Amino acid sequence: MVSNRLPYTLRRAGDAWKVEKSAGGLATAMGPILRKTEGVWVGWSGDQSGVTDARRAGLLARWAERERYVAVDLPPETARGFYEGFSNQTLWPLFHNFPYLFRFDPADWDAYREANRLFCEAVLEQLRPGDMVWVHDYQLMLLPRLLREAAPEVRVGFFLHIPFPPSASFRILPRREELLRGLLGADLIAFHTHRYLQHFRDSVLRLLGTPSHMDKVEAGGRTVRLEALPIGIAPEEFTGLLDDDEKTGRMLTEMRERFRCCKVLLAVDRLDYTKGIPERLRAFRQLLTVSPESRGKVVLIQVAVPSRERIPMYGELRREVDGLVGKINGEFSTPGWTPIVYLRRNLPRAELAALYALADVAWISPLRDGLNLVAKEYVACQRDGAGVLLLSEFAGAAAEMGEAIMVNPYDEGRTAESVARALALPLSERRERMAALHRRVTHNNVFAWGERFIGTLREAASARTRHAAALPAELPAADAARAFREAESRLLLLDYDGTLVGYAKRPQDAKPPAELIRLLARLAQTPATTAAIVSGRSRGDIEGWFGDVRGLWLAAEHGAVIRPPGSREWEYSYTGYSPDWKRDVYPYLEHYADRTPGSFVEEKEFSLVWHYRMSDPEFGEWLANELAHDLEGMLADTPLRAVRGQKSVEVRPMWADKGEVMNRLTRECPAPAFLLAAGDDKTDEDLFARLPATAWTIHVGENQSRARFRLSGPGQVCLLLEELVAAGRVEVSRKTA
Ligand code: GDG
Repeated sequence: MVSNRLPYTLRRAGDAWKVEKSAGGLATAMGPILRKTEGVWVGWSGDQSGVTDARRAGLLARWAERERYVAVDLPPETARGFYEGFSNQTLWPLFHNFPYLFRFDPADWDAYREANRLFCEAVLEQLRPGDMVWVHDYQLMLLPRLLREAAPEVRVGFFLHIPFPPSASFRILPRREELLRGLLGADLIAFHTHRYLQHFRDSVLRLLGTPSHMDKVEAGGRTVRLEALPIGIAPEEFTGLLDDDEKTGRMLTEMRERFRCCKVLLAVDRLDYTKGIPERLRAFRQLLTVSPESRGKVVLIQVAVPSRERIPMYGELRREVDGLVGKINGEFSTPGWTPIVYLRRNLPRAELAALYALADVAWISPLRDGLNLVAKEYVACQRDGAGVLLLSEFAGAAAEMGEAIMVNPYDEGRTAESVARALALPLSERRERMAALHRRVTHNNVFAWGERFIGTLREAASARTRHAAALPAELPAADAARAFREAESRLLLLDYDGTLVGYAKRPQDAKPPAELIRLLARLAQTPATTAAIVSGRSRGDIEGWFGDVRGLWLAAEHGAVIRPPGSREWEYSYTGYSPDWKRDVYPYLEHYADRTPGSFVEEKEFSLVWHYRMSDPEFGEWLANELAHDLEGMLADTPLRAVRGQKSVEVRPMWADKGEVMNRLTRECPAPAFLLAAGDDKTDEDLFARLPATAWTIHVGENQSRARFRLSGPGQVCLLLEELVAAGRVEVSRKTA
């Protein structure tokens, strides 16, 4: 288990050390799981004092020994930038839909990265083969990838406790792609709700260009499982107190007596602007204003636990809430009644349990909340089924607590009406609603949640292993170089886009850099070596870029035309071709280009291509499917075919396929002792299919392919070519010697 904080927090008090226990639901749930699996919990001690002494070291050593809590030490400046900075002033407001509160400081980002790196080191120190690592929450979004890089086989799951925002908000975040890639290092990424999961998928699509399924995304050659898994509570933590703890029982009796004449509304929140406390207080004021009969008959108990007090925004909120409470109480109190009982402190759990049992209505109205545990804790304590849950539609818990009375906390007038309605709800209806909620809360408890997470992680990790086994093997570059060196004759067929250079938004921007041209020239001039570019591009593009490279064969339009080295003439691989078909197909593609902003039609000699790389990715993909499907019907009885490329749909004659190039080249270089072909997309598969089983066929990318080997991208392909050129040179110098 890795989370920002441990169940213990270390504090410097004067010149002594104080250990505070924060036994939240997570600690309760993870306790038994960790004991069963002999796991450890890695987290930051919370200490920002910068003091290191023997007593401190002794305390932390005892935590590790007795509880298996391993404390990560963060230098105070790193801790500040990581925790108060990037985590709580950048990510927290943005993920909760408060973009105007968000601030970004590059130094905080550096601290966040550094802290994640230190967490990674601490985890690696504990890691044993076969271990599973469960990473928690927004403070550690880079950790899954760091772990994956350091220990590629490790099983990593990630759970996000806060909302994942809509992609329109998420993209505001500087460094957003790094965070997504950080998360995608995991085998499983889980959220409280499907909505958050969908938001995440949308960001992955729009920012990384990676499409996904409802339950998984392919990234970095691995399948990452996605899951909606709302956290539960440990009901007994509260009901146990009500049943067995004498003090809790006494408190409840006293409170019942004290509020005998009143209906009790209860709100329990961390003092955080996401929780909608001022909005609630204003709605309450409205209730008292419009329903004078409620005065003296209803009381709002607002528990507000101070939180993140070093961040200025939280101080402002505290002053605002203090002010509102004072104002409302000043305005409405009578000698015998105070409308708001304001408890601004951390209450003992026993007192909280008594309050949950006491309240007639739990008023839970965050402006945005990942889930909200208080809603579930209240339900757990309402075993007599008489209480009412009033819940914000913006709490993740709303997705699974449909029997609550839902409110929009931004609509203070209607919220006040809903409170009045909740107070007047007949007992039978209250019972019915609460019974359904109670059943779900006790059933989907935190233990079930933990087991489901771990079970899904186990499954996801073994699916990853199966998927990796089905991919082409990683190319053993040294073996390829040796085979190249020893071969009497060599033939290399290289695709261009996605293989030698990466994709650009506009095809004309993906120009070959000068060093690539020099590399290809050296390759083509290596003795006993025939090298060809085999591209789907127009001959104009290919000739313009590579026309002067001595010794290089050029094949354009998927091999429809081919130019031998030294020649200025292109040979047609098929005679009798007529471009008349374009007249019928062009308007059809043009219609799609008109419908899809950012897309366009490219005309080549032998083909027409609809490109949609710059369009809305979801819309583009959807239309591409539709277009390919329509064309299939339209072209059924013609010698043409429609092919899905990388963000494109291309119509071309059936005979124009990269496999054709082989026929021409084997005339030049019959039975080469070393044969290599590299390519990244479907059209390259045609070529791989024509080559003998012994050929060095290389898929560039992370998909399934009929190639024997794979390389991750153009960078690796160029490195390989460098190695081959060097190997060829060795051979030449050996022969000259
Ligand atoms: C994050 C997400 C998500 C509150 N006052 C006292 C007290 N509490 C305890 C409650 C509850 C917890 O604090 C608050 O949990 P929430 O879920 O309401 O909110 P966050 O702290 O913001 O938690 C949230 C959660 O993670 C889990 O995934 O639900 O959406 O924001 O357990 O009981 N405990 C004690 N005294 C108090 O005065 N002892």
